[in-house]
Amino acid sequence: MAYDQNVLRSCFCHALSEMYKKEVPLYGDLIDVVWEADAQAVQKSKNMEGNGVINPDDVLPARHRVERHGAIRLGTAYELNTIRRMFSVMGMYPVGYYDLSLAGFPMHATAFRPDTKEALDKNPFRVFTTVLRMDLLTERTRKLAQKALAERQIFTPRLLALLDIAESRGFLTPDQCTDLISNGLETFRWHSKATITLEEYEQLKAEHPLIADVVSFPGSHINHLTPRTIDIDLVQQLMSDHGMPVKERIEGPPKRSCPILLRQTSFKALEETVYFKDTSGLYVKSSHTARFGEVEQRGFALTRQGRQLYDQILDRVNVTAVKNNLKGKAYDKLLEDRFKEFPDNLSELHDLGLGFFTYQLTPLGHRLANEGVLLSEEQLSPISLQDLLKRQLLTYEAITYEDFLPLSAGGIFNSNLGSVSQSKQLIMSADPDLDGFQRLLGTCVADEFHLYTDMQQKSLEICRQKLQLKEI
Ligand code: OOG
Ligand code: NI
Repeated sequence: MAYDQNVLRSCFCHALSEMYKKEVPLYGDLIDVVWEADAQAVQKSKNMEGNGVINPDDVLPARHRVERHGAIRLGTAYELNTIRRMFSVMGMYPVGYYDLSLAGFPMHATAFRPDTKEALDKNPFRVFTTVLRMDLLTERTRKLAQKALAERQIFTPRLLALLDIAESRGFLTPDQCTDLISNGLETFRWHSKATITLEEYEQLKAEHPLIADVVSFPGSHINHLTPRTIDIDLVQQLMSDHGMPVKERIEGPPKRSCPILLRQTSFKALEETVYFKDTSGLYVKSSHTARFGEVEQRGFALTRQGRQLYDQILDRVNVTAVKNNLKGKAYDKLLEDRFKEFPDNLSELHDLGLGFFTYQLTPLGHRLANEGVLLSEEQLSPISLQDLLKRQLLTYEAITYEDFLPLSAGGIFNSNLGSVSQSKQLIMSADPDLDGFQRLLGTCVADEFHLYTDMQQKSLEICRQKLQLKEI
């Protein structure tokens, strides 16, 4: 394998998916269900002309079939910093900051993902990466966590050597790429032998189940992988038809004609056997609930303004839902009603500045550009974007949201790791700590809004050049 970050990322994503299929066979079943749902959805949209099942591969962009996101949870600055180095070799960079204390979790996070359109088109593999916030733990738990984390090494020596080589030389040989993949997998592999005693595990778990998940093991197991679908409502239905332990409802915004951000559902986490050491060094059998499988449908990226409207509506929904104890279908109905306030057609989303878009020349635009027939005075004085759209020289397309469901104070965070009592969630009133996170990471996280703005601006600049305009 020649060193190409996009190829390396694709191969790693594929290898991880194969490993997770073996570890959690239900994840493999979920992939089959997504395949089935997408095929049905494509068929339906083709208006059922009776020509057999359509292969989604023939219709969907290539990235859809291989698209995955995963999630890992880390304990220390060293681990987060080293993970950053590993992902950077594969062209994945930290984008966005997620404050999980809003959901009552003593953690914060970023998403490692490709940050250009070209790389995203090749393979958009992304990994939601959380790290413990020691400042939010009680002293007793913090000491225990720090001790257990200091004693573990989640990276193989070969992986660390390869990261040094990649950083100093700027590339890896084909053999080194193969090694990077197999050694990288070791960090994410499941371990059924804990590094701590059952008693210590219970103590961590009592403070928060996520602390126990991060601290108890010799590695940082991938806790879920998520394929992408074009019809999540159908997947939800099929999962239930197949008798999978599916969650009650789909997270995120309601179903719309113009999908926004993303919607997710999952099968519930499995209870798995784990062996803990007792004080005499023997192993005792117990269990841990962590790993699951998830599926998502991606919608359009929202501008800050769009996000604000989304947060406002969602916060109001949640206040009403808590007051009236609305759950399940009743919650979904409320969500759908309140989201009628969010414009649901492309031109409104565009004109009101709620979404991000890329611009292209229309056939007419191309013709005029080739013939150079735009009036010279127009080439000299700025033409507004609205003019170009009205004259049908340009058209636009919504940009896909490449990040994770934002957490807002009232938002519901979907974690499958044991629910924490309401009272516990209320006790946690921490401020976000972006600076602290970036210190652990060893670098800054990119602002996702800037990345989408860049994509939008770049597309407009290409149009401007083709039309030979001075300014748009
Ligand atoms: C956070 C997982 C977040 C998603 O899809 O929102 C995530 C965690 O539970 O570690 O993967
Ligand atoms: Ni996820």
